[in-house]
Amino acid sequence: MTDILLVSNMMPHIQEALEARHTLHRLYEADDKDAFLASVADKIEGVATMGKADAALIDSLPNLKMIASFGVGYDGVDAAHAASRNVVATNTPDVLNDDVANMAVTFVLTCSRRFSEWERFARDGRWQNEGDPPLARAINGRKVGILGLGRIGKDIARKLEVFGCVIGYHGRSQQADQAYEFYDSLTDMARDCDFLIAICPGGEATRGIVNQQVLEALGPDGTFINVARGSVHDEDALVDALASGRLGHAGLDVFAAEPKIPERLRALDNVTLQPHQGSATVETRRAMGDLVANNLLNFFDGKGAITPVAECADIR
Ligand code: NAP
Ligand code: 8YV
Repeated sequence: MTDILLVSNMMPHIQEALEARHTLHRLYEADDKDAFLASVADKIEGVATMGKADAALIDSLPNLKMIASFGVGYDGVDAAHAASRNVVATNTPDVLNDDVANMAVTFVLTCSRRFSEWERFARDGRWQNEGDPPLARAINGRKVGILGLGRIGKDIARKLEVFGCVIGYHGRSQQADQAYEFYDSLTDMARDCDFLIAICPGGEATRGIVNQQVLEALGPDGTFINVARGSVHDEDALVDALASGRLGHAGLDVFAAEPKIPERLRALDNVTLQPHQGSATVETRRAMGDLVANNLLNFFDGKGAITPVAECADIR
Protein backbone atom coordinates (compact mmCIF):
# COMPACT_ATOMS: atom_id res chain seq x y z
CA MET A 1 0.00 0.00 0.00
CA THR A 2 1.31 3.39 -1.04
CA ASP A 3 0.01 6.80 0.08
CA ILE A 4 -1.22 8.82 -2.89
CA LEU A 5 -2.26 12.47 -2.79
CA LEU A 6 -5.26 13.43 -4.94
CA VAL A 7 -4.61 17.11 -5.64
CA SER A 8 -7.85 17.45 -7.58
CA ASN A 9 -11.15 15.60 -7.67
CA MET A 10 -10.53 12.93 -10.31
CA MET A 11 -13.09 10.78 -12.15
CA PRO A 12 -14.65 8.06 -9.91
CA HIS A 13 -13.15 5.15 -11.89
CA ILE A 14 -9.64 6.53 -11.30
CA GLN A 15 -10.27 6.81 -7.57
CA GLU A 16 -11.81 3.32 -7.39
CA ALA A 17 -8.87 1.70 -9.23
CA LEU A 18 -6.32 3.40 -6.98
CA GLU A 19 -8.24 2.93 -3.75
CA ALA A 20 -8.47 -0.85 -4.29
CA ARG A 21 -4.68 -1.09 -3.80
CA HIS A 22 -3.47 2.13 -2.20
CA THR A 23 -4.40 4.77 0.38
CA LEU A 24 -5.79 8.01 -1.01
CA HIS A 25 -5.50 11.43 0.64
CA ARG A 26 -7.87 14.02 -0.84
CA LEU A 27 -6.23 17.45 -0.73
CA TYR A 28 -9.09 19.05 -2.66
CA GLU A 29 -11.52 18.23 0.17
CA ALA A 30 -9.45 19.95 2.89
CA ASP A 31 -10.59 23.36 4.16
CA ASP A 32 -7.08 24.20 5.36
CA LYS A 33 -4.92 22.81 2.55
CA ASP A 34 -1.57 23.78 4.10
CA ALA A 35 -2.41 22.05 7.39
CA PHE A 36 -3.69 18.94 5.56
CA LEU A 37 -0.59 18.78 3.39
CA ALA A 38 1.70 19.14 6.41
CA SER A 39 -0.15 16.31 8.18
CA VAL A 40 0.36 13.77 5.34
CA ALA A 41 3.46 15.08 3.52
CA ASP A 42 6.02 12.61 4.92
CA LYS A 43 4.13 9.51 3.77
CA ILE A 44 3.03 10.65 0.28
CA GLU A 45 4.85 8.80 -2.53
CA GLY A 46 2.42 9.39 -5.41
CA VAL A 47 0.39 12.34 -6.68
CA ALA A 48 -2.61 12.28 -9.04
CA THR A 49 -3.56 15.65 -10.52
CA MET A 50 -5.72 17.34 -13.16
CA GLY A 51 -2.71 18.96 -14.81
CA LYS A 52 -1.22 20.95 -11.94
CA ALA A 53 1.85 20.24 -9.77
CA ASP A 54 4.23 23.15 -9.19
CA ALA A 55 7.70 23.15 -7.63
CA ALA A 56 6.31 24.19 -4.23
CA LEU A 57 4.00 21.14 -4.10
CA ILE A 58 6.81 18.83 -5.24
CA ASP A 59 9.18 20.26 -2.62
CA SER A 60 6.58 19.91 0.15
CA LEU A 61 6.56 16.10 -0.34
CA PRO A 62 9.99 14.73 0.73
CA ASN A 63 9.28 11.09 -0.24
CA LEU A 64 7.50 11.78 -3.54
CA LYS A 65 8.36 9.34 -6.34
CA MET A 66 5.70 9.87 -8.97
CA ILE A 67 3.18 12.43 -10.35
CA ALA A 68 0.42 11.19 -12.68
CA SER A 69 -1.25 14.03 -14.55
CA PHE A 70 -4.58 13.84 -16.40
CA GLY A 71 -4.17 15.31 -19.90
CA VAL A 72 -1.42 15.19 -22.50
CA GLY A 73 -0.47 18.85 -22.02
CA TYR A 74 1.57 19.19 -18.83
CA ASP A 75 2.42 22.88 -18.91
CA GLY A 76 0.98 23.09 -15.37
CA VAL A 77 3.36 20.40 -14.05
CA ASP A 78 6.92 21.46 -13.29
CA ALA A 79 8.38 18.37 -14.96
CA ALA A 80 11.95 19.70 -15.06
CA HIS A 81 11.81 20.27 -11.30
CA ALA A 82 10.30 16.83 -10.75
CA ALA A 83 13.13 15.27 -12.78
CA SER A 84 15.72 17.19 -10.75
CA ARG A 85 14.23 15.56 -7.64
CA ASN A 86 14.21 12.11 -9.28
CA VAL A 87 10.41 12.17 -9.39
CA VAL A 88 8.72 10.68 -12.49
CA ALA A 89 5.89 12.71 -14.05
CA THR A 90 3.45 11.08 -16.49
CA ASN A 91 0.78 12.45 -18.85
CA THR A 92 -1.90 10.84 -21.07
CA PRO A 93 -0.69 10.91 -24.70
CA ASP A 94 -2.26 9.28 -27.78
CA VAL A 95 -5.56 8.07 -26.29
CA LEU A 96 -7.11 11.51 -27.00
CA ASN A 97 -5.65 12.15 -30.49
CA ASP A 98 -8.79 11.20 -32.39
CA ASP A 99 -11.25 13.33 -30.41
CA VAL A 100 -9.01 16.41 -30.21
CA ALA A 101 -8.31 16.17 -33.95
CA ASN A 102 -12.08 15.84 -34.54
CA MET A 103 -12.58 19.07 -32.58
CA ALA A 104 -10.07 20.87 -34.83
CA VAL A 105 -11.74 19.51 -37.98
CA THR A 106 -15.15 20.54 -36.60
CA PHE A 107 -13.83 24.09 -36.17
CA VAL A 108 -12.53 24.13 -39.77
CA LEU A 109 -15.95 23.05 -41.04
CA THR A 110 -18.04 25.24 -38.74
CA CYS A 111 -15.91 28.36 -39.23
CA SER A 112 -15.77 28.04 -43.03
CA ARG A 113 -19.54 27.43 -43.25
CA ARG A 114 -20.22 30.15 -40.61
CA PHE A 115 -22.25 27.47 -38.90
CA SER A 116 -22.82 29.14 -35.53
CA GLU A 117 -23.57 32.54 -37.13
CA TRP A 118 -26.19 31.13 -39.48
CA GLU A 119 -27.56 28.89 -36.76
CA ARG A 120 -28.24 32.05 -34.68
CA PHE A 121 -29.57 33.79 -37.80
CA ALA A 122 -32.10 30.98 -38.35
CA ARG A 123 -32.97 30.61 -34.65
CA ASP A 124 -33.52 34.35 -34.20
CA GLY A 125 -36.09 34.42 -37.03
CA ARG A 126 -33.92 36.74 -39.15
CA TRP A 127 -34.16 34.57 -42.30
CA GLN A 128 -37.82 35.48 -42.94
CA ASN A 129 -37.09 39.21 -42.58
CA GLU A 130 -33.63 39.52 -44.10
CA GLY A 131 -33.55 36.76 -46.73
CA ASP A 132 -30.64 34.38 -47.30
CA PRO A 133 -27.37 35.07 -45.49
CA PRO A 134 -24.13 35.69 -47.49
CA LEU A 135 -22.39 32.67 -49.03
CA ALA A 136 -19.85 30.73 -46.94
CA ARG A 137 -16.53 29.31 -48.18
CA ALA A 138 -15.58 25.79 -49.33
CA ILE A 139 -12.62 23.98 -47.73
CA ASN A 140 -11.61 21.76 -50.66
CA GLY A 141 -8.24 22.96 -52.01
CA ARG A 142 -7.68 25.48 -49.21
CA LYS A 143 -4.47 25.61 -47.24
CA VAL A 144 -4.21 24.71 -43.57
CA GLY A 145 -1.09 25.53 -41.52
CA ILE A 146 -0.56 23.37 -38.45
CA LEU A 147 1.43 24.87 -35.59
CA GLY A 148 2.74 21.70 -33.93
CA LEU A 149 2.74 18.64 -36.19
CA GLY A 150 2.93 16.17 -33.29
CA ARG A 151 0.69 13.25 -32.35
CA ILE A 152 -2.55 15.25 -32.60
CA GLY A 153 -1.31 17.58 -35.35
CA LYS A 154 -0.60 14.60 -37.64
CA ASP A 155 -4.09 13.24 -37.00
CA ILE A 156 -5.60 16.63 -37.90
CA ALA A 157 -3.52 16.73 -41.10
CA ARG A 158 -4.63 13.22 -42.15
CA LYS A 159 -8.30 14.00 -41.52
CA LEU A 160 -8.21 17.35 -43.35
CA GLU A 161 -6.49 15.80 -46.38
CA VAL A 162 -9.65 13.71 -46.80
CA PHE A 163 -11.57 17.00 -47.19
CA GLY A 164 -9.11 18.11 -49.90
CA CYS A 165 -7.14 20.59 -47.78
CA VAL A 166 -3.47 21.28 -48.52
CA ILE A 167 -1.32 20.98 -45.38
CA GLY A 168 1.73 22.93 -44.19
CA TYR A 169 3.32 22.95 -40.73
CA HIS A 170 5.54 24.92 -38.42
CA GLY A 171 7.57 23.60 -35.49
CA ARG A 172 11.05 24.02 -34.10
CA SER A 173 12.44 21.68 -36.74
CA GLN A 174 11.53 20.02 -40.03
CA GLN A 175 10.45 16.36 -39.79
CA ALA A 176 12.35 14.26 -42.32
CA ASP A 177 9.55 11.68 -42.62
CA GLN A 178 6.82 14.24 -43.40
CA ALA A 179 6.01 15.31 -46.98
CA TYR A 180 3.92 18.34 -45.90
CA GLU A 181 5.46 21.74 -46.59
CA PHE A 182 7.57 22.92 -43.64
CA TYR A 183 7.76 26.60 -42.68
CA ASP A 184 10.52 27.77 -40.37
CA SER A 185 8.63 31.07 -39.98
CA LEU A 186 5.16 30.99 -38.39
CA THR A 187 4.33 34.37 -39.97
CA ASP A 188 5.23 33.11 -43.46
CA MET A 189 3.03 30.05 -42.94
CA ALA A 190 0.12 32.24 -41.74
CA ARG A 191 0.52 34.45 -44.83
CA ASP A 192 0.25 31.39 -47.13
CA CYS A 193 -2.71 29.79 -45.30
CA ASP A 194 -6.49 30.08 -45.09
CA PHE A 195 -6.55 28.33 -41.70
CA LEU A 196 -3.95 28.32 -38.95
CA ILE A 197 -4.44 25.58 -36.33
CA ALA A 198 -2.49 25.74 -33.06
CA ILE A 199 -1.87 22.28 -31.52
CA CYS A 200 1.55 22.71 -29.86
CA PRO A 201 2.33 22.57 -26.11
CA GLY A 202 1.60 25.57 -23.88
CA GLY A 203 4.14 27.05 -21.44
CA GLU A 204 6.83 29.70 -21.71
CA ALA A 205 8.38 28.46 -24.99
CA THR A 206 5.16 29.09 -26.94
CA ARG A 207 3.66 31.98 -24.94
CA GLY A 208 2.04 34.50 -27.29
CA ILE A 209 3.68 33.13 -30.45
CA VAL A 210 0.40 33.65 -32.32
CA ASN A 211 0.77 37.42 -32.05
CA GLN A 212 -0.55 40.46 -33.93
CA GLN A 213 1.93 39.95 -36.79
CA VAL A 214 0.89 36.31 -37.29
CA LEU A 215 -2.84 37.11 -37.07
CA GLU A 216 -2.53 39.96 -39.58
CA ALA A 217 -0.52 37.72 -41.91
CA LEU A 218 -3.43 35.25 -41.79
CA GLY A 219 -5.62 38.19 -42.75
CA PRO A 220 -9.28 39.14 -43.31
CA ASP A 221 -10.05 35.89 -45.17
CA GLY A 222 -8.13 33.77 -42.68
CA THR A 223 -9.30 31.68 -39.73
CA PHE A 224 -7.32 31.01 -36.55
CA ILE A 225 -8.16 27.82 -34.64
CA ASN A 226 -6.68 27.14 -31.22
CA VAL A 227 -7.08 23.66 -29.69
CA ALA A 228 -3.70 23.87 -27.90
CA ARG A 229 -3.53 26.28 -24.95
CA GLY A 230 -4.82 29.84 -24.49
CA SER A 231 -1.27 30.96 -23.65
CA VAL A 232 -0.24 30.29 -27.27
CA HIS A 233 -2.21 33.28 -28.63
CA ASP A 234 -2.01 36.94 -27.59
CA GLU A 235 -5.66 37.28 -26.58
CA ASP A 236 -5.82 41.12 -26.73
CA ALA A 237 -4.26 41.09 -30.20
CA LEU A 238 -6.68 38.34 -31.24
CA VAL A 239 -9.78 40.26 -30.07
CA ASP A 240 -8.51 43.47 -31.76
CA ALA A 241 -7.83 41.64 -35.05
CA LEU A 242 -11.26 39.96 -35.05
CA ALA A 243 -13.13 43.14 -34.05
CA SER A 244 -11.42 45.25 -36.73
CA GLY A 245 -11.80 42.61 -39.47
CA ARG A 246 -8.00 42.31 -39.88
CA LEU A 247 -8.62 38.61 -39.08
CA GLY A 248 -11.65 36.87 -40.58
CA HIS A 249 -12.70 34.28 -38.03
CA ALA A 250 -11.53 32.27 -35.03
CA GLY A 251 -12.48 28.90 -33.55
CA LEU A 252 -11.31 28.70 -29.95
CA ASP A 253 -11.38 25.78 -27.51
CA VAL A 254 -8.85 27.35 -25.14
CA PHE A 255 -8.40 30.78 -23.56
CA ALA A 256 -5.81 32.78 -21.66
CA ALA A 257 -7.63 32.76 -18.29
CA GLU A 258 -9.99 29.76 -18.34
CA PRO A 259 -12.80 29.48 -17.47
CA LYS A 260 -13.10 33.23 -18.08
CA ILE A 261 -13.63 34.35 -21.67
CA PRO A 262 -13.31 38.13 -22.19
CA GLU A 263 -16.66 39.82 -22.80
CA ARG A 264 -15.28 41.53 -25.94
CA LEU A 265 -14.52 38.10 -27.39
CA ARG A 266 -17.91 36.63 -26.45
CA ALA A 267 -19.66 39.59 -28.12
CA LEU A 268 -18.10 38.97 -31.53
CA ASP A 269 -20.02 37.16 -34.28
CA ASN A 270 -16.93 36.01 -36.19
CA VAL A 271 -15.75 33.66 -33.46
CA THR A 272 -16.87 30.12 -32.57
CA LEU A 273 -16.28 29.23 -28.93
CA GLN A 274 -15.99 25.97 -26.97
CA PRO A 275 -15.32 25.59 -23.21
CA HIS A 276 -12.12 23.46 -23.54
CA GLN A 277 -13.88 20.34 -24.85
CA GLY A 278 -11.19 18.85 -27.13
CA SER A 279 -10.93 15.52 -25.30
CA ALA A 280 -14.33 15.70 -23.61
CA THR A 281 -16.09 12.51 -24.73
CA VAL A 282 -17.09 9.69 -22.40
CA GLU A 283 -14.82 7.26 -24.27
CA THR A 284 -11.70 9.42 -24.38
CA ARG A 285 -11.96 10.74 -20.83
CA ARG A 286 -12.41 7.14 -19.62
CA ALA A 287 -9.24 6.09 -21.50
CA MET A 288 -7.32 9.07 -20.11
CA GLY A 289 -8.46 8.16 -16.60
CA ASP A 290 -7.40 4.54 -17.09
CA LEU A 291 -3.96 5.72 -18.14
CA VAL A 292 -3.60 7.95 -15.05
CA ALA A 293 -4.53 5.04 -12.76
CA ASN A 294 -2.43 2.45 -14.63
CA ASN A 295 0.63 4.70 -14.61
CA LEU A 296 0.45 4.86 -10.80
CA LEU A 297 -0.43 1.17 -10.37
CA ASN A 298 2.36 0.01 -12.68
CA PHE A 299 4.92 2.30 -11.12
CA PHE A 300 4.16 1.24 -7.54
CA ASP A 301 4.13 -2.42 -8.63
CA GLY A 302 7.75 -1.87 -9.64
CA LYS A 303 7.02 -2.18 -13.38
CA GLY A 304 7.81 1.43 -14.27
CA ALA A 305 5.65 4.30 -15.51
CA ILE A 306 3.82 3.68 -18.81
CA THR A 307 3.92 7.20 -20.26
CA PRO A 308 6.59 9.33 -18.59
CA VAL A 309 6.96 12.86 -20.01
CA ALA A 310 10.14 13.61 -21.96
CA GLU A 311 11.89 15.34 -19.04
CA CYS A 312 11.46 12.20 -16.88
CA ALA A 313 12.02 9.48 -19.50
CA ASP A 314 15.32 8.33 -17.98
CA ILE A 315 14.16 8.11 -14.36
CA ARG A 316 13.52 4.60 -13.09
P1 NAP B 1 3.21 16.38 -29.22
O1 NAP B 1 3.04 15.06 -29.88
O2 NAP B 1 4.30 16.56 -28.24
O3 NAP B 1 3.33 17.49 -30.37
C1 NAP B 1 3.67 18.79 -30.10
C2 NAP B 1 4.13 19.47 -31.39
O4 NAP B 1 4.40 20.85 -31.09
C3 NAP B 1 5.39 18.88 -32.00
O5 NAP B 1 5.18 18.70 -33.37
C4 NAP B 1 6.47 19.92 -31.75
O6 NAP B 1 7.34 19.95 -32.87
C5 NAP B 1 5.67 21.22 -31.64
N1 NAP B 1 6.31 22.18 -30.74
C6 NAP B 1 6.81 21.94 -29.51
N2 NAP B 1 7.35 23.07 -29.01
C7 NAP B 1 7.22 24.01 -29.95
C8 NAP B 1 7.60 25.38 -30.03
N3 NAP B 1 8.26 25.98 -29.02
N4 NAP B 1 7.30 26.07 -31.16
C9 NAP B 1 6.66 25.46 -32.18
N5 NAP B 1 6.27 24.17 -32.16
C10 NAP B 1 6.55 23.45 -31.06
O7 NAP B 1 1.88 16.80 -28.43
P2 NAP B 1 0.37 16.37 -28.71
O8 NAP B 1 0.09 15.11 -27.99
O9 NAP B 1 0.10 16.44 -30.16
O10 NAP B 1 -0.39 17.55 -27.92
C11 NAP B 1 -0.16 18.90 -28.26
C12 NAP B 1 -0.80 19.85 -27.28
O11 NAP B 1 -2.21 19.93 -27.51
C13 NAP B 1 -0.73 19.49 -25.79
O12 NAP B 1 0.53 19.84 -25.23
C14 NAP B 1 -1.87 20.28 -25.19
O13 NAP B 1 -1.44 21.55 -24.75
C15 NAP B 1 -2.85 20.45 -26.36
N6 NAP B 1 -4.10 19.69 -26.13
C16 NAP B 1 -5.27 20.35 -26.00
C17 NAP B 1 -6.45 19.63 -25.81
C18 NAP B 1 -7.78 20.30 -25.69
O14 NAP B 1 -8.64 19.80 -25.00
N7 NAP B 1 -8.00 21.41 -26.36
C19 NAP B 1 -6.41 18.25 -25.72
C20 NAP B 1 -5.20 17.61 -25.87
C21 NAP B 1 -4.04 18.34 -26.08
P3 NAP B 1 8.91 20.33 -32.71
O15 NAP B 1 9.41 19.46 -31.59
O16 NAP B 1 9.50 20.06 -34.05
O17 NAP B 1 8.94 21.80 -32.37
C1 8YV C 1 -7.49 17.90 -20.61
C2 8YV C 1 -6.13 18.79 -22.40
O1 8YV C 1 -8.03 16.68 -20.41
O2 8YV C 1 -4.97 16.74 -22.61
C3 8YV C 1 -4.89 17.97 -22.55
O3 8YV C 1 -3.81 18.58 -22.64
O4 8YV C 1 -6.11 19.97 -22.53
C4 8YV C 1 -7.41 18.14 -22.11
O5 8YV C 1 -7.51 16.94 -22.77
C5 8YV C 1 -8.33 18.82 -19.90
O6 8YV C 1 -7.65 20.01 -19.79
C6 8YV C 1 -8.64 18.24 -18.53
O7 8YV C 1 -9.16 19.18 -17.74
